Amino acid sequence: MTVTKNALVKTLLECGATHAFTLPGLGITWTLDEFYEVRDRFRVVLTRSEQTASVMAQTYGKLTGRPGVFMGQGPFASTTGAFGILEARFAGSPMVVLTDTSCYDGFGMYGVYQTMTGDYGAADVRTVLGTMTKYCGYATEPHEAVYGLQLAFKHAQLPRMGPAALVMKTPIIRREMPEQTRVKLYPSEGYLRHTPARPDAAGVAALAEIVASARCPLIVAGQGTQTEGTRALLDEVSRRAGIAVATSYNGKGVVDETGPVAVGMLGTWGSKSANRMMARADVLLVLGASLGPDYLRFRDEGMIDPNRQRIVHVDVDPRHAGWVVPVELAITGDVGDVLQMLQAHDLGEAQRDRRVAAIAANNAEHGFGVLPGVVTADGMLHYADIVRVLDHTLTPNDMLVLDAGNNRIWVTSMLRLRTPGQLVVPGGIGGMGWGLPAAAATKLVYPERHAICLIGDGGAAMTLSTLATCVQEQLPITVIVANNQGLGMVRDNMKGRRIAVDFSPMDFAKLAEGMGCVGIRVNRADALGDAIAAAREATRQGRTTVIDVAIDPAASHVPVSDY
Ligand SMILES: Cc1ncc(C[n+]2csc(CCOP(=O)(O)OP(=O)(O)O)c2C)c(N)n1
Ligand SMILES: [Mg+2]
Repeated sequence: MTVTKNALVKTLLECGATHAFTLPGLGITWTLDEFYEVRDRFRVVLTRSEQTASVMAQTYGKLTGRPGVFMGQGPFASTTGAFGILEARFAGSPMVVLTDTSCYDGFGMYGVYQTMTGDYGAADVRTVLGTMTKYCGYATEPHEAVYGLQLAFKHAQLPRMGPAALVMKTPIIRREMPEQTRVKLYPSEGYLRHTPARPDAAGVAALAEIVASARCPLIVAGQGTQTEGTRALLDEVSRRAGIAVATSYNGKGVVDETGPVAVGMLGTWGSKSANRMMARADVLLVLGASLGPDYLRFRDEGMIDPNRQRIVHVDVDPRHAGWVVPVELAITGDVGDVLQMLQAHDLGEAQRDRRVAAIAANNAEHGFGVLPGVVTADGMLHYADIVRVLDHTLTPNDMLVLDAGNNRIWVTSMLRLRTPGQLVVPGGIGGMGWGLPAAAATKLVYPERHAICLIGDGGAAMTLSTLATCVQEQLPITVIVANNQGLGMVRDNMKGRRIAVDFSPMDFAKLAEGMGCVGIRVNRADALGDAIAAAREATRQGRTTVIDVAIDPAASHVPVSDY
């Protein structure tokens, strides 16, 4: 006899899933024992909140390109768990959400307690998830649970990738699967097959011609360039023809930022060198970037102007090209495929040296990676100190995970990353508290690498329980808490009349010790390097380490005078 939950686990395995992240409840609790049998092949990671579970699933998807599975009970998966789902939606991370209507056995129309069926007195988990997923199936019969899960995997991994959900009416989870049904089920494989559409060769040739004749071409690299193969191709193509590479937040660090073509990240929280290079570019080659107004300084015409610049846009989703700005040429396809095809074309190699010299002059003029002098009170550091130490201590084996706030702005605008793909960011919704679970998931995906999370005291307090998950699941990470006792980024905007931005003190090193981690406090700039070295060693021994860095509350975000 097969019960729905047996079939669910079988389908997860058929779809190639090897991990799920959860904080269980009701319907999900009913499925749990089924995972016991397959625990050698499938790892269920237990977190301390749905928020942490959803971010871990999203980051797993972001880094592997395979859907991260998040399992949670309806009312919580769709509220606290919505955090990671929404990030997956905005950042295009493949993710599958498995949840239920929490209506117990046949009480969907009766109870207000937890019920998410959409009936009178209940809330509606499908409506909530429908606003933030690519696909949201609703299973009211056992066979629909299997088929709905198959389709959720299909939708999650088709371009542009993103979150897909299956909502199950709770009682079906323990119900027997009928042997004979009118609707037949098939193995998952055939639903998941996909051959990517290839970019149009004539379009790519036209693109090459436009770039070849450009005096000052600029690549805008976004999320769509962040796969290992594409990063290598981007590096090669841009260097060969001397094409400057600027990035979105999601694209930051896609090429070696100390190399000859990188100009940094665009936008108010990016580098002036990138913004200025865009302003002077005559051709913009947009690769897998949505051109979101957030990093174009809200379509600042001094930076981007379709009347002045020739704009070519490459994206897997044809709806993205010509979305925010009208373009001259739109190519539908994977950026990696387009770059591969471009290898056979001249992109203006004869102009290479002149173009590279112009990039170098631009970066020197606008101080790319040059930290401003800062003054801090005794016994405290400035964000700039953290950036300086990271610049000296990051190795190619390190992964750097960011969060939100001033601490991240100092990195995105001032730190030049040398190892492509080493930065992991919440470029979708940029939510505080994302960094800790994201770093735990990064360690899970890359067990051989050292995952360092830089986070503010505001963000760290939000998902602090992730430290316990790191200990329990043996995912040792290093956390640098930039502790300025408040919401620095908000505080900066408050010009006097300060309210609701200052926190009572919190000692993150002590809190970490209480959760079985190593805690270190740093209040001098010259002690931070040693602390990171100690943390590196501790993580080698399997110990998660939290470095509480006393940041001067007066230290503000990077001054953004004239872009
Ligand atoms: C979950 C969430 N709530 C609110 C915001 C808006 N916000 C952006 S930065 C910030 C302050 C962050 O404070 P902290 O984490 O301590 O970093 P700091 O700016 O102090 O370095 C806030 C409230 C957000 N991005 N995410
Ligand atoms: Mg803070």
